[in-house]
Amino acid sequence: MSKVPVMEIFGPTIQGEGMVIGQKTMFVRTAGCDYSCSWCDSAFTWDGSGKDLIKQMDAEEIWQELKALGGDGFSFVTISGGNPALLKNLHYLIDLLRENNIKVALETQGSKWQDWFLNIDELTISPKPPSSGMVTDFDALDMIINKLKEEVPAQSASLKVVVFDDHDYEYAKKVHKRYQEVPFFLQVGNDDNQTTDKQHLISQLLQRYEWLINKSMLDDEVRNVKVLPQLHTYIWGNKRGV
Ligand code: MET
Repeated sequence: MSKVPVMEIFGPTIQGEGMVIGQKTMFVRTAGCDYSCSWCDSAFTWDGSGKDLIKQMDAEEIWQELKALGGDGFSFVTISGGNPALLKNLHYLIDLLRENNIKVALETQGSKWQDWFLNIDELTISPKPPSSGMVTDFDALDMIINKLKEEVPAQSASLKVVVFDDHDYEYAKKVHKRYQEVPFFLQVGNDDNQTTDKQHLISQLLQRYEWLINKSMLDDEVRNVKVLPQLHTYIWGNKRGV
């Protein structure tokens, strides 16, 4: 069987971000990324610090691990990374989950296409703003959005841009204007993803959330938007595996 590099499997927990915020879900986090965002909250998937945790697993092994952790208490699995879109053979897992009546969500930055995107129930495309240090390949992103628009119902894919500052906000607007028909989410960036001082972190994040809400509410060019916090940080701070 075809294996994929798995960094961690955890849950059940809530999805803290994006189009299905609040959803009870299991998580599968794959290893490896084509990006290296300055503020990445999962840098252990690509910076070498987590390399001893990586397990090569086939679809059945991942499914067994999910059931061992979640029992019968879940119907939703979120695949994140790293960039899971680097893994061509991830379709074995996606197919197996769907055969077992599990809804599948996946998070990716929109740098690479995979045909199995069309089998994801809730696909979040999250292009990265300037503060990440990454540069968006808009040709690749155009291709991805166009293919999704042709093939899947409009509501099953969304765009999510994390915003840390004014430059990021302008970038987010550019993305929204370019793909107006795709559901659009703004999310507060966490620029202190190392701290263990949860109360301090929460008060900072709330201030930033208020800033982002005020900015987008006063902006006539941003109309059909959902402005979200990164919900899990309010509960668990920067803790991993929740
Ligand atoms: N790389 C994916 C994304 O950009 C997964 C989460 S980032 C740690 O959405």
